[in-house]
Amino acid sequence: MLNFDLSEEQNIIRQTIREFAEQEVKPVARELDEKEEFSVELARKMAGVGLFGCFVGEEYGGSNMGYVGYIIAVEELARVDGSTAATIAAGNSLGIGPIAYFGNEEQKRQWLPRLCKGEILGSFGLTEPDAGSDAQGSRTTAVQQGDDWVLNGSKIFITNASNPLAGVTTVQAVTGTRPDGRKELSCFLVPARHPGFTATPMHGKLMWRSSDTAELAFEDCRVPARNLLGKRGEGFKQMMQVLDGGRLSIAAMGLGGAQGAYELALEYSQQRKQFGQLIGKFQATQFKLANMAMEIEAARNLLYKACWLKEQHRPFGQLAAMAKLYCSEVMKRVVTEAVQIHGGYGLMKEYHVERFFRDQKLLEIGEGTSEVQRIVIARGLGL
Ligand code: COS
Repeated sequence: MLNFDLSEEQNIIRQTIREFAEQEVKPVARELDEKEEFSVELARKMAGVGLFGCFVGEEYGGSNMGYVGYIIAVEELARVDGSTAATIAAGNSLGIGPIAYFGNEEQKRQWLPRLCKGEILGSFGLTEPDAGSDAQGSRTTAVQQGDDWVLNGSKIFITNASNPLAGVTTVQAVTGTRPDGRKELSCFLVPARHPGFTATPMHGKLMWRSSDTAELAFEDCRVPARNLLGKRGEGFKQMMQVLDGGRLSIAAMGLGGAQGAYELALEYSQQRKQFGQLIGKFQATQFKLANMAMEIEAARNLLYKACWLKEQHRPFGQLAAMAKLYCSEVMKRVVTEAVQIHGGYGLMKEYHVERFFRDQKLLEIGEGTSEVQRIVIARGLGL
């Protein structure tokens, strides 16, 4: 039976996170963006309402919201601020995801409770200076020495890895060569501030300015064999599977950001007068707002269907790529028109819509560019 209603619990999640975002995030978002500052205080407040560990079960300290509930939470944060939503999306999908999906019992018990409580944040060490879209092109190596693995190399653009709460990073490294000549890739859990591991904050970002982005360096960084995540040689597939889920959270950021920018434009159109009447009375403005509302509705339905498939343990990767691509492009169209409706004021930092305009761009690049999403979709078509 087809049913578009959210459950009572999912509606409560939306309501709770919306109130939290309005009360705790909105008042500080602009200043944190301006100062390019990651707020530990805000992260702790988010931990207090269970925003870390959203889709993890209670046995590991998670909030057990389900994937749809988690996506609604990210959407509600993004409706108010992209950076804050990014901290949660990366913390859950990319920080906790690898351990929750592929960790053994010991690794889960070691890391998940503290990650889920937000005492520490996890991060995802995939991208390298020379390996972005070509994620199999990693140059970071891990060499077995006795019972240890020794890592050397670097990572770049890693969210949540250099702030004071940073706790553990899942690192993809080359561990050998496969019989077909391709790199053998494996993942390792590396604790923050471990000897030989440094994380340096990156500054000067266009967008997500109050989320923590880091460059990582591994210099003879020695971790015990028990830090190998899952089986040797499965690292790339693990990373790809984590990204399938992560792309849903980026889609949620596009959807929530589009919703927030649309609401700002709608409100402004009912306050601003030109030529003797509210600009919302002009058909030119109405058509923009009508297009925004329509595209947001379509984006929400596509994203929720993809999340529902994941929750049902059914194949969802192709729909996740579609949702990520579509929601980020919808946000682009919506923020562009929202700034247009604001006119000159939309270009000023004191108007939230200016930040939404900048934050949107990342969505077409991070967790797989729009071009990579089209590759994934096309491959799903058998091309
Ligand atoms: N889930 C599980 N396994 C997957 C997978 C997925 N979603 N996608 C690919 N694989 C497997 C393939 O089945 C293949 O397995 P075999 O080695 O057994 O044949 C293996 O991984 C290699 O796949 P493929 O040949 O398709 O890999 P490509 O190098 O062609 O890369 C793209 C494919 C471009 C889609 C991939 O590299 C990608 O997603 N790049 C973007 C990375 C990204 O999003 N980075 C941003 C990180 S920001 S957090």
